Amino acid sequence: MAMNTDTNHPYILWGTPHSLYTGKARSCLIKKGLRFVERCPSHPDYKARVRPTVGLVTFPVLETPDGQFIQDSTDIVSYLDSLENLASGNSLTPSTPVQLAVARLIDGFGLEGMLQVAMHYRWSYRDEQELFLQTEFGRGLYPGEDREARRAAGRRVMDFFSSSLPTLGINPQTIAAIENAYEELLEALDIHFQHYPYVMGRRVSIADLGLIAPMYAHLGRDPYPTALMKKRAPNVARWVERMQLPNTPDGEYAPYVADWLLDDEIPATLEPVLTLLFKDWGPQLSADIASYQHWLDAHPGIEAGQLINFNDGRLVHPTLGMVSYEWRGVQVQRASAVHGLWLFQMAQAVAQAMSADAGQNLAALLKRTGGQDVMALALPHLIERRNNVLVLQ
Ligand SMILES: N[C@@H](CCC(=O)N[C@@H](CS)C(=O)NCC(=O)O)C(=O)O
Repeated sequence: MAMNTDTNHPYILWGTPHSLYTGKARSCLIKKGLRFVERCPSHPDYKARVRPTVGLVTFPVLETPDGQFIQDSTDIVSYLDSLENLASGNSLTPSTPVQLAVARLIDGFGLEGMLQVAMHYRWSYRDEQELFLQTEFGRGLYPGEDREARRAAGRRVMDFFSSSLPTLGINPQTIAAIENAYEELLEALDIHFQHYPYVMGRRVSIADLGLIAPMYAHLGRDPYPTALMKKRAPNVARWVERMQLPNTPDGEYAPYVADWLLDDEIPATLEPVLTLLFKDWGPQLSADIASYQHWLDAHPGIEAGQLINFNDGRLVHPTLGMVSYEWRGVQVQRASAVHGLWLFQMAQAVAQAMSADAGQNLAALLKRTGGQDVMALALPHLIERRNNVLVLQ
């Protein structure tokens, strides 16, 4: 890939403070020490230049100094990581196989496996954070000085987003389980961040970027869940702050070298987090794979490049219909999430390509964390992103 040598123009991050996926791209730019400015979708250039190029109304979009537009937070991170690697050696992608597989899994879990809990805490406690949400939704839409007009702009779109709760399986029957799962995760992460500044240990990585997506804009910034995080898991709240700061070693940990742990080691304190990841994401992945298989069976003869979506439309979050599965003692009914499969596939590709020795280490880790069945799930057909949408490879 050509190196970006233009230092006169900063990167432009199209997105908003309250957006889940923008949080991932923002932390990547910050941690890589890149110069960037943010622009909201209310800017006239969004409609004039960004939307037509991307072909979707969505963000984040990264506009590079040499005029490329990259959508999808994961593609943005991959782009920046491959580019800047060459210059600064501060890669966010682990270079050893077990660490890479684990980091990819946590990236996918944060982005898609935690969408449900993020949306729950944003919308189920709407009464307790209504003014904040109006202002934040309005911030991306109304750039002027009239405070009431900003709130009104936010109000106009909030019902659309809050109406997604049922399709994410969030209802009175599932809410207690969603909250229990999240509190267990907070507890495990709080212990981990007592020992280490970042998910993989001492060096910031793609695992932190996936996790920061739900943990910043929703769970670590909206008033209700932020108070919960600070009360229950202050080390997690501090990590959320750390992910918004330049990559300076933190004073609270003993002096350390900000590098990968040696010998492809996974921090012992991360194992309880992985146990929860497999327990809580596994049933959804399994149901989503079954629904993908069903869709393929119903469309014999479809070819590479075919859009993966139940109605052939270009969507930010494509789905193949509703799925139903048992999870933590309740029945979840929700729209299948194809995007999660694309991310899971990346972790599996690393696991499948590793040497026999590394494979044994991974197998032992999976055994300890209950991940064997989940990692054995097979996608019936590989997925790729083309022209900003998911298609059959
Ligand atoms: N997979 C995309 C998802 C982007 C996304 O869903 N962005 C939200 C804003 S945070 C959005 O566009 N929502 C509008 C919609 O879903 O139609 C990414 O990682 O960038």
